[in-house]
Amino acid sequence: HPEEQYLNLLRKLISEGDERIDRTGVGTRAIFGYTMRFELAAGFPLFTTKRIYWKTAFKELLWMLSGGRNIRDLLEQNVRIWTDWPLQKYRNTTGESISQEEFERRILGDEDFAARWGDLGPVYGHQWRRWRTYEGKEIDQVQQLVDGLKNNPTSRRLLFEGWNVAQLDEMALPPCHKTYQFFVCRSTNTLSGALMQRSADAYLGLGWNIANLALLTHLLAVHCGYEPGEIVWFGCDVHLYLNHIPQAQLQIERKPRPFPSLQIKRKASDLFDYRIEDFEMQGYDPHPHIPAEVAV
Ligand code: UFP
Repeated sequence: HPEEQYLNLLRKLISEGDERIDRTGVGTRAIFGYTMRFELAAGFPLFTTKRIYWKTAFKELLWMLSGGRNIRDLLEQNVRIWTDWPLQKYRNTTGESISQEEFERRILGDEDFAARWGDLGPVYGHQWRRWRTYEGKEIDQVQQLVDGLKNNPTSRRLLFEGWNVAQLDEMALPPCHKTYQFFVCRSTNTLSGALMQRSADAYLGLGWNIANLALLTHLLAVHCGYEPGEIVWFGCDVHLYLNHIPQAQLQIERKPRPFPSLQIKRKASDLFDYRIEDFEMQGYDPHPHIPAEVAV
């Protein structure tokens, strides 16, 4: 089963990972360099050995594709995964001991408050759709990619990049999934997608990153006239937080189940016009979720 690639990674991290203190202070076991490949025709690579909340992941990808950078857009869809960073900044700056619920309520209810405190800086979506040049122009990297896939499919420059060196210090979190590159196979008319991820939380983040890479590759294929091919994931610093080891140990004992299949119920007019209601996951029957704390 292709998910064994992931379970083997967890095993490797537990047994061989270099134990170190990381930026968050939690500590990790880390390895450097790991690759996984998934054939999209064989099913959608949504891991089954614990439930992955794919709708939340997809909402995040659609938000990035829209160029979003404020947590308000996410909270409006009940996605709370990015709240920790602005919340911590708010608490540190104001000294107020506000709860997450109250902070989110204010972001949703007060536009000015959201503009002041909900902005994550020029993170993923901003760089993907509105990379600023020195002259102050904006570059839509994703639109350029779509044009390239349609008009110049054998190009070796079909990629986009989140790692804008000049703006890293303005971002709530510098991009983890940083470089996406695509490849059209002429003989099979398929589109494959690769992701180079500099830093991967193997227990909490990775399954989402894989699912979103697969969704993005599906959507680009649909809109550029190809069948989905393969996805290839490259992780550099791949780590397991020390407080996730018990959960990971539980997970590696489980047997993967068949991957589900992604149904795109409505083909939108363009890549940027999708909503979560347009997607359905058929045959997703995962093992139960195993909760774990995110390191901020
Ligand atoms: N992380 C992921 N995937 C993501 C994302 C974050 O695994 O999509 F946004 C994890 C990796 C790391 C932490 O554990 O978040 C980022 O910390 P750092 O910037 O120190 O690498």
